[in-house]
Amino acid sequence: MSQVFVCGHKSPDTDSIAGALSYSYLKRQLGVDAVAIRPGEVNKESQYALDYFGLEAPKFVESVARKDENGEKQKLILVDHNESKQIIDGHEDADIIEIVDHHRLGDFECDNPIFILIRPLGCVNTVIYGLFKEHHIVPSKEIAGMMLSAIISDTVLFRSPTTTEEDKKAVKELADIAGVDYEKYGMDMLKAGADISDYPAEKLAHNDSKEFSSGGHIFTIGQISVMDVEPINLKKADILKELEKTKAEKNYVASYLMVTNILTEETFLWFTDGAESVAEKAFEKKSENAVIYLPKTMSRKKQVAPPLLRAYEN
Ligand SMILES: [Mn+2]
Repeated sequence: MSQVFVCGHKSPDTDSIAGALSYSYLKRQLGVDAVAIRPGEVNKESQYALDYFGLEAPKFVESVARKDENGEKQKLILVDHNESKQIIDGHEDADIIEIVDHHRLGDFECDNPIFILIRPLGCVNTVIYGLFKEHHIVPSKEIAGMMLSAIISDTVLFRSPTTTEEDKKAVKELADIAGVDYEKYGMDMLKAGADISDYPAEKLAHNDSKEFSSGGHIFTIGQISVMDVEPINLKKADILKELEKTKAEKNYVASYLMVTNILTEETFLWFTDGAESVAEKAFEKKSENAVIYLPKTMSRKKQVAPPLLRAYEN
């Protein structure tokens, strides 16, 4: 069988980076020639985890729109996403053969029946860990470390409402394999990811940004996790200018940015010009200075994307 790429979403987060590594590792144990790839830059948090566990990042691939020497399409497995807007460039010309995810099923279409596993868990690495168990395969120390990093990242150390008992159990078991104190390590990793001090506005605006499509409109929701909102507030004007620029270039109806304080578990939702009425309708709340304050809100997937998708539907 030809080589298979395992890839997370664009603007990859720790779950997408770790998912490409862990699922390609499992596939190789099962005899598949699987290679982890990534469609974008490695963020600080993921780099911290990779360095800590001594692993190389998945290989950067800009586009999968190419045929191999036999004229065959590139085989591709998607982890941690399924919406077409979030898939690596060139995927229309690739052969997607599997999806392992923990997000809503979006607009995915395919020609042939394929393996799809979507479970409502806090992290795709928890789903993947279930597949390791199903096959009676134990991940290496390093892979276990990346998997627990991903679960800690996606669930913000079990603070996010997306966290399930299965996520917690997986972290505890993986921590035993990796030999780490997951609470201490997890806090250090989140801290490394939340350090935005040297990021320019351009990077902050697009860091972890995801495209969504609803009612014929395309909009983006980005998220920045911090432990203190002051430093990012100082860059607000520049970040919004940057968001306005991409919005115009890409014809988005709006761009949103969740500034989430992971210590106080609250989100300040920023948005571009003209999005005020939709945002206020979605969250049934008045905005102040182009910000909607959302207490007890940490999850884009569960708490912010659904009301916005509904608001644009109508
Ligand atoms: Mn994820």
